[in-house]
Amino acid sequence: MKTFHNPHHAAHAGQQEMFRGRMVPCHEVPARLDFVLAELQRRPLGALQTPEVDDAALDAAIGRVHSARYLDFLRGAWAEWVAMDPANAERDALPSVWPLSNRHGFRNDVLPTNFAACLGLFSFDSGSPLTAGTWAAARGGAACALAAAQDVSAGARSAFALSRPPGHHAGPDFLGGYCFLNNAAIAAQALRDAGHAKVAVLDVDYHHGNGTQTIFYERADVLTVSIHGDPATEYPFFLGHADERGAGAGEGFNLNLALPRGTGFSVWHETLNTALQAVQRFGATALVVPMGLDTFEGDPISGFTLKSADYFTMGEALAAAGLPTVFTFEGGYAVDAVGTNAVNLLEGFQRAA
Ligand code: SP5
Ligand code: ZN
Repeated sequence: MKTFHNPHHAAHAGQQEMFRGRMVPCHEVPARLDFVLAELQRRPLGALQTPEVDDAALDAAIGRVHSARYLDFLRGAWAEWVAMDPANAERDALPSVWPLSNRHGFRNDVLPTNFAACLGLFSFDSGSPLTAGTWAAARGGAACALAAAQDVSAGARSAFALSRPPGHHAGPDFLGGYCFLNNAAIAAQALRDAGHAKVAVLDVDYHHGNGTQTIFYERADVLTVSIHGDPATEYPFFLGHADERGAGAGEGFNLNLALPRGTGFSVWHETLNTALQAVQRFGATALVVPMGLDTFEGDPISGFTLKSADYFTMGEALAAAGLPTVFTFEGGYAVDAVGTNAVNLLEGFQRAA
């Protein structure tokens, strides 16, 4: 399989994230991608290249899953942040006020002119610093997702979008969970637009893929499935429960498989089989796998206990679905193991495909 890696990823390097009332060093660091790239050089799976996609086609693909209002905000955010106060050039932007969208509560239909207010309007946490290079990095990541989808549409069995920042927490008009543009959703939509009638997204990151779920929640042409830590105790907390099954035309086309903290690979693997049966029943003609490696036992912010060797098995099981598959790179914060675990998964897939 080809890997499309994002040459602009390091332009996004947050300094600190808010955690329980204090600022702690960011977990989502540029070295994560470098470790995967280094492992792919040691154990090649196929060509390693940067994406070559048409600028207009890329903007169109991003615009298929994100609102124009949100994209305008994101594109101009850094300039507006610095315009608020020249000293901001040295600081990452983080939100501190949010319009909770309860009925009869705050409005989110009127765009404030105040940038700090806009940042809150388009964010759902204060753990996702926006920096000078965030837009360039996120757009470069979306280019990887689009290139991978194009490669698979053209007949490749699989392709890997090796990008950061990650994407699966980003929704139609919001950022959060270290994510800005939803690469997996961009790939899924690009596969639909290339003629795949039914696309499944099977999210294996430790955290619920809330952004992807929200993007496709009312649609029957994209099945979204996520295996994740129970939101009762795990981030992102406010979505990811079993009773979220889709709405309107999309009813029955979202499946959440939440597992308790401490879950190990045997239960995780059984749950993957449940997920794969749903993909099979749906009749998907293509698959997108938001690939988080934060299910690893050594992950500093997560609670499952998968071991490095388990990722080979995971990859083999995903290959058994027999579908053209795009992988996107999501979480995984045990930085020195993330390359091994990612390549184990992809090698297991490739061996069995
Ligand atoms: C893509 C992805 O995996 N996003 C995950 C975002 C999780 N953000 C909240 C994490 C809370 C971190 N806890 C810090 C513990 C410090 N010891
Ligand atoms: Zn995660």
